Amino acid sequence: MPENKNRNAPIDTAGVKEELLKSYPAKVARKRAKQIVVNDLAGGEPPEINANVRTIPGIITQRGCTYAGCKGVVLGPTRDILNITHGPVGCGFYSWLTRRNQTRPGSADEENFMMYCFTTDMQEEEIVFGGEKKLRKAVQEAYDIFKPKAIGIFSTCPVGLIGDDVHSVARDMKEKLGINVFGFSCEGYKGVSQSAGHHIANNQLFKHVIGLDDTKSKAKFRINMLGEYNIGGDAFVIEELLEQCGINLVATFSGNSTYDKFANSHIADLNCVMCHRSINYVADMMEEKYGIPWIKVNFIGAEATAKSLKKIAEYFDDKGLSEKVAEAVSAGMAEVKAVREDVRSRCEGKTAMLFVGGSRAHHYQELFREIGMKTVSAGYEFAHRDDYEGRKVLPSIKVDADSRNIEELKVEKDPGKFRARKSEEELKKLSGRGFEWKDYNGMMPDMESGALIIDDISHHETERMIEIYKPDVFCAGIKEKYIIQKMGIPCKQLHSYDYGGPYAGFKGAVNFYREIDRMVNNGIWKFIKSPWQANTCLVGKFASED
Ligand code: CFM
Repeated sequence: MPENKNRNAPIDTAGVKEELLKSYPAKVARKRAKQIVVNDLAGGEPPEINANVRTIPGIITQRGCTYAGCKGVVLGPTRDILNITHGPVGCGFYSWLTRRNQTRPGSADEENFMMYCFTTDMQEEEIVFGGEKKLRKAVQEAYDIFKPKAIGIFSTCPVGLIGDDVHSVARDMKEKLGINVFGFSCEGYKGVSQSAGHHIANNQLFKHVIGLDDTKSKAKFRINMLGEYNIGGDAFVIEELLEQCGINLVATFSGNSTYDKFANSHIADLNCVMCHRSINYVADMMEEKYGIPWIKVNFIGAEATAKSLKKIAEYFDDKGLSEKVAEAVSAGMAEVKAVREDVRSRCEGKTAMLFVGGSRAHHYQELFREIGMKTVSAGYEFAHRDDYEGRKVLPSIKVDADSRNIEELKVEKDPGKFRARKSEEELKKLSGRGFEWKDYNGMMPDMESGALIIDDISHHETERMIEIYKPDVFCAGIKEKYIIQKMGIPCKQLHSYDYGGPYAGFKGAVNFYREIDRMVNNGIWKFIKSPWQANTCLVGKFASED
């Protein structure tokens, strides 16, 4: 495959796919071929992509583990649940959330454990004789020092292998200490990626926390924000916006959140889902059990923010609220437009690639579009087919052994707490106006036909994609960042935002435009020469080639 010398010439995407697969053994290539898909929208529907399947051994993936999804992603941003990692010290240390989730306690004496790293520091002795005793001691010690209202225990791989029962320890300690203690069977190997960890985390929150506190609220327009983790302060921006509009945020799952907010979240009248991948099932379960309807929102992108706020107002169908939202939108847009036009004049026509997690590779395309940049290729690390192709494919997703490994909770209407939020008539009225419930259409229908979609991109594929397309910016994470930069392309991290952000809402959009402008119009990258470009350090070949 010749490299893309003339960047305006259309790229033969099918040829690129072949090129990526060429280096793999036949069996591996066959498997990867189902995860690398040309986005052919000619038939009106995106093609099927294989997703949420095991990474092929030997391939360098960018995925994280189930423990990371459970402890790091979902529970990590909650400041007053004391999280103990039951396992070797490395698992606790590397999931120490010093880097990216932010939180803002209401006052100086409110609890905040986010800067701590709690672990049982398992040793060989516990691996051989069991670690439950040490875990019990750790829970007691944590309680004695901090007196938290809740403790979460997170299982790492060895815990599952040796068979420690974290749940029975949690039950005993809950009874003994009189606080809420719950465990997570989120061993790293439990699922094919961190996506399984989200599910395990959310199931336990649903079983052990949500719905515990029935305190009523007189606030109007009560919502929960689901799947917003306050990376780089995004949740703060969203909170401000909602407040400005007079919308009451009961709980965010789980950016800038607290235990009490989770416990009381079932009093909200609408669930708004940001990251569909990590939490859509909680929205379904809360609807089933408590009667809270849900909608998909997106606060990444100025237009998307405006649309989401209007959708919330439309749901509540209140004149005052609609007016306030309209005001906030026009004030926000005025700020955005001035910067957007200026940035667009320098960024129009440039290209981006996004290979991130399970939702951002889609959401951030909005921001690039707003400054005239085109996403030529994108993919998720661990999303499922519905995140690519839309929720309509849900019934046709095959449940494999790995998915079956993750508990599906049986949820029923709560006789005491279920409350229909809208009458049949109101629902009909909204639907008649084209209001979309549970309406995630996925990434692929939103992208250009012919774009290359790659699930669980490998290191090799990343390098070849950069060589072939030479995008103006590549969005990924810390694992890829320096490799991309050594290839002379700027890398924008979208997991931690490097030193930038927030990027949510109108304010965030302005931040993002400016930052991307600086990155793609900065001439410095083309001067980078990696050491191996001047001197070949090492040459290898397969033994079987001779
Ligand atoms: Fe959802 Fe997330 Fe993401 Fe995710 Fe993540 Fe993340 Fe992500 Mo990193 S919950 S799927 S597991 S939006 S940690 S806050 S940035 S990969 S795209």
